[in-house]
Amino acid sequence: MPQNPDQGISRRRLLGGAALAAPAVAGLALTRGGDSAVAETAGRAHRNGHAGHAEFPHATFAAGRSVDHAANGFHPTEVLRDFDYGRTRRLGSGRVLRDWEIVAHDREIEVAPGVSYEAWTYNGRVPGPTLRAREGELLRIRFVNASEHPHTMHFHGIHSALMDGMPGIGGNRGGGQIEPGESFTYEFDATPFGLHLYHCHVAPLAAHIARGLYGAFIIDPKQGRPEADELVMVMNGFDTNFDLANEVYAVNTVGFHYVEEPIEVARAEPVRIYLVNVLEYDPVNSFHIHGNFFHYFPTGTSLAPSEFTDTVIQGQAQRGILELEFPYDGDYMFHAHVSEFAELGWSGFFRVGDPSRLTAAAAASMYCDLPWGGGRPA
Ligand SMILES: [Cu+2]
Repeated sequence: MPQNPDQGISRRRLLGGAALAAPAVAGLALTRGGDSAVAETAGRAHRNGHAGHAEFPHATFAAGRSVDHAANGFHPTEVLRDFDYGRTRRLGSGRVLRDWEIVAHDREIEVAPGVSYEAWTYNGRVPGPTLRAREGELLRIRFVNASEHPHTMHFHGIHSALMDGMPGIGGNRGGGQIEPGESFTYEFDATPFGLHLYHCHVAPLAAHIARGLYGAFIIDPKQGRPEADELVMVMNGFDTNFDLANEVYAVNTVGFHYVEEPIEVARAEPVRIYLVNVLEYDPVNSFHIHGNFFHYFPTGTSLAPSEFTDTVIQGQAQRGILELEFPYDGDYMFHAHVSEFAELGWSGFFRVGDPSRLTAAAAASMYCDLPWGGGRPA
C-alpha cells in the first residue's frame, strides 16, 4: 500500500517506510497530547548513521529525564524479585488454602521518560503482582473491580469453566464478566506446576490486555526448585497512541529501565528467570542474552530443560523458565532479538560482580539514543 502522509502516522509505518515526508514524521507523538511526551523522532537518524539505517527515526522519549517510579507506585527493579505469596491457612483436611485480594484500578503510569499511558491495572501495578503458590494447594483469589470498565481474571491452569474468568460463562453464579463495583472469588487447585499467567478476558481482548491487566502466576513443584536468585520478567509493550501498534517495548513495563539500572547478580551463582510474553499487536517476542547460555524449561512444567541456548522465541502467553550462571564479571546485555523492539525499549543489562561503572549505559548508547541522553555513568 502506498504511503500517504495525510493518514495517521504510526510507528510501524515510520519504521517500515523511510519515504515519509519530514513534516509528517514530525507529527508523531508518543502520547495523546502530552507536551513533554512528544517523541523527538523528526529527522533523528541512528546515532551511528550507517548506510541504510540513517533514515530510520528513533523514538527518543524525553532526554535527561528518568521515569518517576514513586508516582507509578511500582519500581521495575523491585518487581523483578517481588513474589506475592498471599495469605495461607491450613484446612481441616490438612491442605493449604492460599488466598489473595486483587483490585482492578485505572491508573496513569509512565512507561518511558516523559511517556505517560492510561493503564488499567491489577493492584495498581503493571505487570500485576506475581502470584506464587505451591502445587496441590487450594487457591482463592477475591477479585474486586474498582475500574470504570468491566474486567475479569482469567488464569492459565487447569480449573472449572466457572472459574475461567470468561465473560458469558458462569455469569448466573456470579462469575463471567465482573462489572465495575462488583467482585468475584475465583477458586481452583494449584495445578499444574510451572510458570503461568493471568490476564483480563473481556472484549476487546487485545485492548484489555494491552492496557496492563496481566501478571505472572507461578506454581512451584511440591519438592520446590534448587535455590537461585529468582527474577520475574514480563515482556510487554505499550500502544501509546492507540493505533494498534506498540511505541514502547519493555520487560516489566518501563522501556530501557534495566539499561539505566542494570540487574545486579552474583558471579557463579544460579539465577532463575521466570519469563512471560504478554505482548499484544506483535506476533512474537524474544529474549537473548550476551556472553552466556541458559537452560530453558518451556512453561516450567518439566524439571528437565528442553534446550541449552542463548535465545528463545515466545508467542503471546508463551512463557518459560531460564536457568543460568554468569562465570565472569562484567555487564551483559539482554534484549529482544527482534531488533526493532530492542531499540524501542526492550533492552537491559545484567551487572555481574564489580565491572566498570561505565560500561552498560555507554555500550547501549552506541547503538541507540537513550531516554536520558545516553552514555552517562550508570
Ligand atoms: Cu479488562
